[in-house]
This record gives sequence, C-alpha cells and structure tokens, in this order.
Amino acid sequence: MAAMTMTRPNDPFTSDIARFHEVKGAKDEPFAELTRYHEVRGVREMVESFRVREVPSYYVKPVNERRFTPPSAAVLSMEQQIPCIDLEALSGQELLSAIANACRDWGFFQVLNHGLPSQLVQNMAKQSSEFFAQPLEEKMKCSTPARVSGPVHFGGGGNRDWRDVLKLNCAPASIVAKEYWPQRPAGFRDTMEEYSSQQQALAIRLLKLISESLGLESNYLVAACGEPKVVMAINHYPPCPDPSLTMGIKAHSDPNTITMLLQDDVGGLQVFKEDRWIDVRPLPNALVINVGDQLQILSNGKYSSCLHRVVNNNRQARTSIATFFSPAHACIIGPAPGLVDEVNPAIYPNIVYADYIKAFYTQALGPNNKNGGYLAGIELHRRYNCYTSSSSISS
Ligand SMILES: O=C(O)CCC(=O)C(=O)O
Repeated sequence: MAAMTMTRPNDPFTSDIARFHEVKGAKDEPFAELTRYHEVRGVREMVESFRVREVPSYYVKPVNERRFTPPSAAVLSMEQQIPCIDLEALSGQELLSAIANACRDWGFFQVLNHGLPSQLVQNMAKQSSEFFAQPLEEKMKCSTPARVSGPVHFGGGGNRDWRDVLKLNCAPASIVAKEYWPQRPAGFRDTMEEYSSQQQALAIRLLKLISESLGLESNYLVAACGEPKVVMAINHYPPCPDPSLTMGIKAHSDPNTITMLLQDDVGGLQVFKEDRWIDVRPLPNALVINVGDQLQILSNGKYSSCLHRVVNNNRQARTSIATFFSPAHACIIGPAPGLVDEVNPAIYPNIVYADYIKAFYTQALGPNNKNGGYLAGIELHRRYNCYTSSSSISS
C-alpha cells in the first residue's frame, strides 16, 4: 500500500501513520492520530502521502465557520476594496489622513512603495514557496524540541485549519534560534534575515505615521511597545479537495500591535466589514498592513483590529509571509492618555501584555471576558454566536 511504504523504521509516528492509513476512508478518523500527524508534518505532507482526495472529517469546519454560510457569504466585490496607500506619492497631512481613514474604517490597508527592495521581496516569496515544496525531512529540521511553543517551528497551523506554517522568532535577539532557520533552499536564511530586519524598520516607520495620524507624538506607539517581540509566520495553504468545508485560517484578529503581510498572487485573504467578507486582492509589490488588538486598545478604540480569515482553493497552493510586531511581554498596554478626556473616557483597562496573551490563548472567548481583550472574539460571538481564537503564532 502506497502510504505504508512512506513510513520509516525509526519513525516514532510510524504506528500513527499505519493506523491512519487503516482507517482512511472510514467516516470518523480517530482524532488523536490525525491531530498528531497533522501537527507534526503538516497538511501538505498528509495530502501527498495519502493522496487525499476528500477532506478528512477532522478538517471539516462547523457550519457557522464555513466560507459560504450566510450571513458571512464571501463578497467578490469589485467596488469594495481595502484602501491602498502609496507611501511615496502621498506625504504630510494627506498621508496621515489616508492612514487615519484606513485604520479607522478598515483596520486593513495595502502599502505601495514601502521601501523594501523589490529583489529582496521577490526572493523571499520565491524561496518561501520553495521551502514548502522540499521533502519533509528538510522541513522537519526547522523545529526546536519545544516544537509549537519553541522559537522556530515547522508543522501544521493548528485549529484544524488547512494550512502549514514555518514560524520564526525574529526579535529580540534573546529569543531567536537562528541555528534552526532553514538552510535550504540555498540563501533562504540570509534572505529571511534581511527581510526581517527591513520589516522591523518598516513597522517602526508605520507606527510613527500612525502615532501622528492619531495626533500623538511621533514616537508614542514605538515607545509604548518597549523592546518589541517580532515573529515571522510563513503560511502555506495546499490546494484543498473541497474548500467549501475548510478554512485556511479561521476568522481571528491579531493580538499584537501591527501585522505586515506579503502574499503571492493566488488570493484567499478576506476581511470582515459591515457583515460581509471582502477579498483582499493581491496587488503586485504591495504589502498588506493590519491593525492588531493592542493598537485598537492604545488608540482607545479609534482604530480597529479587524477580523480576517483565509479561504482555501482547489487549484493552487498559496504562500504568505506575516510579520507580527508585538509589545514586550512586560509592557502595560492601555489607551494613550493623549486620547482620553472627559468626552472620550478610556474604553479599555490597562493590562500587562503577557497577561493579555495568556488570557487570549487560555480562556474561553466571550462577552464575559473582563480584560478588554478578545476584541474579535467578542464581536464574533455577538454577531454569530461562535467563538474564535488567533492562529496562535503571533504573540
Ligand atoms: O495568509 C494570510 O493572508 C493571512 C495570515 C494570517 O492571518 C495570520 O498568519 O494570522
């Protein structure tokens, strides 16, 4: 049997794979085996090793989380698009107003002429998809023993999403494990290093503009985040036999301050606005920027951390590179005093970021939450009576 020949004598998961193979085709796969298989090796390996032609029941989302479930039917809107801001063409008050409008009305925007060298961006995109196309052994080298909770991790994206991920801590230096960063494809490690440092510079530049757009001192948001934690997540979404049943990443908001995303030309990212899911159409040379929960809190709700998700397709793999910029865990995050007065009282309490993150990942989401956190979860619960959590990589 084809799948049995894929197993290796010293492979600790051989028996899991064999059991999975035996039950393949049965209605209900044993979750433990499948979960383990997915977490360790990822969706792409599962699809290729087992020649998966139907979505295993483990990955079938509850009806209210699926792509076409009313009222969250995806809108392929030609009129509605997230704003696109050209950082060279605009300047001064015009640029600040464009940023303010985008952060307030959408929480999402694309940027052009962002200053990252185009050759670097192209290399990053190309080598990222080449990484996922490599044999499993090569990808598995990129996990520390702590796996999901460690500083470098390759595997399934979790949450029963149809996605694989390579996650790397990029800053501060004390949490970076560069010896686990990919050595292949050739040059990828150097590309990632340069890309990550350029992304960090861009994040600082954007946070300064965002501070000014709020009427705050230019360095306010950068200072409020202390020595930032920066994590890169390279997401890979293999083609899915039935994308109407699955989700690449289920609906979530990002718990961090700001996220910068490079996506290829396949498409699949959607943002939630006014009860509709709107496609974020890939634009050549653009980066997608989104407001995270901490920026919503720091801005005292003036700017929105918007729900987003990724839908799968059955034609083509998609790869995206997200850089998450977070406050230091010890930072106390709360509404900027400059945005609070008698007319605009603080709508969130101060909270230590580490506590926010702990609560974000460990407590049930819902309207009884007292931390002022779980912004998206509360919103989803209110609208659809369903909960969400982040993709667990961005803290
Ligand atoms: O792949 C994308 O377009 C979005 C990724 C994302 O939302 C995440 O990594 O949290």
